[in-house]
Amino acid sequence: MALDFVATYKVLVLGDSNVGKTCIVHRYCDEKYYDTYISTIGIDFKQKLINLDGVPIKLQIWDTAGQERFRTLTTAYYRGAMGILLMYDVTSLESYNNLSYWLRNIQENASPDVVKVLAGNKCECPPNQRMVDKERGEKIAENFDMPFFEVSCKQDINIEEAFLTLARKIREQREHRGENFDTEDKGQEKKSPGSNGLGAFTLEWSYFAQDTIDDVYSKSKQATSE
Ligand SMILES: Nc1nc2c(ncn2[C@@H]2O[C@H](COP(=O)(O)OP(=O)(O)OP(=O)(O)O)[C@@H](O)[C@H]2O)c(=O)[nH]1
Ligand SMILES: [Mg+2]
Repeated sequence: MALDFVATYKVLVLGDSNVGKTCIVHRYCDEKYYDTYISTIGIDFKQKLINLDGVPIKLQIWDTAGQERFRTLTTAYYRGAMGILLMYDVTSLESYNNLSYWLRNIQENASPDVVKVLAGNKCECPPNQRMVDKERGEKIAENFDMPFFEVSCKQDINIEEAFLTLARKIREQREHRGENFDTEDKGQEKKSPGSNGLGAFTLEWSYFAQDTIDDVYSKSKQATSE
């Protein structure tokens, strides 16, 4: 039977290098966790079909490089994002302090309608390694009207909750705007540039991760021919 979905929600994962952006995407999409650190080059993406309160939705999750040398490149991807998972690492005060940079960057470059969820990763760490209390995460989240989760990719804590909350917020935002894309996107993998920006992203992206894109297309082909 064909795997079907009624809409594609585009999500960007942002935050400092080493906070666990790639790990959270792997954990959520592939149910895997790696202890080794391989810093992301440029940008990567994975897709996952989810059941959002009974409605099949495709989450397209863009994993950005946190390293400064990729900032110009990754900032170009903000424009088409419907939702942002903003991350810091509870064992790194610097990653928490840099949230102000990320929030400003989002404000300057993303759609004004973009919805955000804040995640403080590595929450399973022993107390002596923790540098950011939960209350500090809650406070900044409240100030910027973001749902907040402490998460652990390592121990699979709150990962699904964070992504589902983001997806629900995207759905609410679309309903609020009176858009009914949830029936228009059906089965489409590519959009023309300008319709929602993804087409342009896909073309640019092909220079950076042809394998990933081929993978995505072949999977979707398999899914529709089954
Ligand atoms: N203790 C602990 N370590 C984690 C957790 N999640 C990720 N890590 C580790 O943190 C390091 C960085 O993880 P990545 O996901 O590669 O970090 P990133 O944010 O993608 O980094 P860039 O690609 O450079 O932007 C890796 O060594 C992971 O194993 C977690 O929940 N707990
Ligand atoms: Mg990464």
